[in-house]
Amino acid sequence: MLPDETIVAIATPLGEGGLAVLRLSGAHAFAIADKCFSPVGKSSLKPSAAPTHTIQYGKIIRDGNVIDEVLLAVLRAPRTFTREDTVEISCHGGILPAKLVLDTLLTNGARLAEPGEFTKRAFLNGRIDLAQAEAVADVIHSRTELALAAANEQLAGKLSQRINKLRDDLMLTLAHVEAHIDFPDEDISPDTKEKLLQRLEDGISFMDELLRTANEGQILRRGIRAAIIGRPNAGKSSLLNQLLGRDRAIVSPIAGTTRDTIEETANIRGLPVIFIDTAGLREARDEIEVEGIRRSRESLASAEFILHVLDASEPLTSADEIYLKEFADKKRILVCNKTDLPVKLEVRSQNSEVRMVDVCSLSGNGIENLKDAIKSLVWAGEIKAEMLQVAINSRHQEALNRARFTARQATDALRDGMTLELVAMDLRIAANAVGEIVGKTTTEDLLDSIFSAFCIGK
Ligand SMILES: Nc1nc2c(ncn2[C@@H]2O[C@H](COP(=O)(O)OP(=O)(O)OP(=O)(O)O)[C@@H](O)[C@H]2O)c(=O)[nH]1
Ligand SMILES: [Mg+2]
Repeated sequence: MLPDETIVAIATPLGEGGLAVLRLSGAHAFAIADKCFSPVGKSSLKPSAAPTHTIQYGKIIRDGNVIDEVLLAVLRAPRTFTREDTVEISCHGGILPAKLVLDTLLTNGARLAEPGEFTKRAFLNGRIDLAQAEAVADVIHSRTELALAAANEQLAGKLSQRINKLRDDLMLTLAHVEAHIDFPDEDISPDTKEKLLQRLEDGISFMDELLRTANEGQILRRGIRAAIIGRPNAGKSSLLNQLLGRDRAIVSPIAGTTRDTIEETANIRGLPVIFIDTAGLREARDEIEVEGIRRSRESLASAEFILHVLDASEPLTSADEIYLKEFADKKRILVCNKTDLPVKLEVRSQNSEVRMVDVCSLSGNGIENLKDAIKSLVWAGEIKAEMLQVAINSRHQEALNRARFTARQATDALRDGMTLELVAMDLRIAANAVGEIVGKTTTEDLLDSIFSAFCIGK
């Protein structure tokens, strides 16, 4: 990236809407905007002449023609998202006006931004660290308020503060150890050694604490997949509709109604759960059903847990028994549906671990209990505020695992009186791995993989 390149992108989704917003950032942002923005009215100014954090009213001109009437925000470095001079233009929200304004800015010297490039610049210019940059994407992609709250905590730097403290502690220990390498005649006094060991053990416990949030972090960011399975007509699609609170899937008394899998996300007690309604399991009657059942099984395999729906108004069939056995190893909830009808189903609970919930998917009775059961199945314990502050993602998890491994080695080596060079080497690796989380140590590949997942204009 050339530091004096000025980048531009449409920051709002492409489509018809009231407004579209374009973002222009870089050293020449005002000069480029000056070339195509014509102020209207006596109080409006050219971007380069306007005070910072003001809005100017005017027209975008290309080749002497008016393209659109716009509001233009002038934001001078460093008080901007990228810490560069920034112009934000609100134009009419049709696809064409936004594209024409974009085109005009491009012909006047701006370059089209890559995905995530504004956020990348915010990181490179030191406004936010890497964990915070990732949180920007989490905020955008969050599907429940709980996920959003977690992303906002990370964006505010709650995770970063703790990671920085962890890294500082490792560096401090490293400095102590290195000082003794330089003066080999002086042994580390038993007192000091005890303190160093204690600090390392504290650091390792803290890494364990963070690592325990990985599962929850993953659920909040990506959601958790749940396949709704069972015999035809058990009421799977009716259950999906109840969980979503709307009529998404076709329901009918004909066995074999659902052929294709249907995926929808619902907010279950703050957790984004992706439910997959599937074709009823049985001997397929035709080619379409064969494919439907194949897809059911595929969803089953990819799901993190299943809702196995049973028809409570009928006795357990031999097919039911086969499926109950087959999915015994899956994380599951047995949903006894149609409890409004006389109950003929008897499920011998083979072990008390199996969770069973009675529901009626016609009226919605029991659905709240089912939601509670889902929450307690996927989320261990209470949803605590502290956990939201630090729920780590898979990249953090991977770096922390490496850090923990070498920090453990360093601690053992120090305790066992191994040569201090070895201790120092492991400590340095551990500190670097922790530093990767906030971007103190990074590679271009790592940055690419993080920012390329962003949308353009962010
Ligand atoms: N009485 C009663 N009927 C229900 C209940 N849930 C579903 N049904 C009925 O059972 C029939 C089948 O429901 P679906 O939701 O289509 O069942 P499904 O499991 O998706 O069936 P397939 O897609 O064919 O595998 C429909 O006539 C529903 O109205 C319930 O709780 N009580
Ligand atoms: Mg169905």
